[in-house]
Amino acid sequence: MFIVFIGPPGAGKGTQAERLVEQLKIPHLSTGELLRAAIEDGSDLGRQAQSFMDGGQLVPDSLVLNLISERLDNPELSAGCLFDGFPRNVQQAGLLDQLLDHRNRPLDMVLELQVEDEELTRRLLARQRPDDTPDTIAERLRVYANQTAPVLEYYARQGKLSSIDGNGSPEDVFARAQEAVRQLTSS
Ligand code: B4P
Repeated sequence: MFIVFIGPPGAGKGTQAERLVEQLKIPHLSTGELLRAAIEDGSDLGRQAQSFMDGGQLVPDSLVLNLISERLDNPELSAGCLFDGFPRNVQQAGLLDQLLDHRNRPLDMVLELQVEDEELTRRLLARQRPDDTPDTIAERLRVYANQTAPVLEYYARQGKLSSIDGNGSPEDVFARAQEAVRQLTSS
């Protein structure tokens, strides 16, 4: 099963993805985590990505797509995976479709986590990651509205979008995510 997790910064994609992959027994592919690991390693990719991430901007598509296409050829991903934080613009969504079509593995579902900006800002300020400053958070929310929200329409047109309320405790949100996946697998 191939699932995309989408939602604004701080919606809880990473938090819920960890629970879902454990339950579904599929690998977890978080572009945010891969990029942070590249920065930590001091690789060329990490050096190129860092200024974009620090400024709350999306990292250029070419860098992100290299990361993803390399991993999709890993046999561990042949049965599926959960894409967390990818795709983040319509261009990335089109390219993901091409990568999966090429492997005869269409995307099964897209799960959207919905949370209001005020709550997102509150959660991110409490976390204190380097890109969680007030100015950077505001920029990330703008980038989400302008570049990532159109991805929701892209998947809605394909009939693959399932939206859930991301408010409440992580346990409550997980129960909603499980229900959305259950509806897909029983249909
Ligand atoms: P990501 O790593 O994807 O991070 P995120 O969107 O900020 O957070 P997420 O939604 O996963 O929140 P989390 O569960 O951690 O991206 C970081 C940056 O990488 C981007 O800004 C961009 O520059 C770059 N990037 C990544 N992918 C890219 C791509 N495809 N293309 C281009 N650039 C890309 O939760 C946040 C906090 O809320 C945590 O502290 C958590 O404990 C808390 N929380 C979670 N659920 C909660 C709940 N129900 N109630 C209360 N608190 C909760």
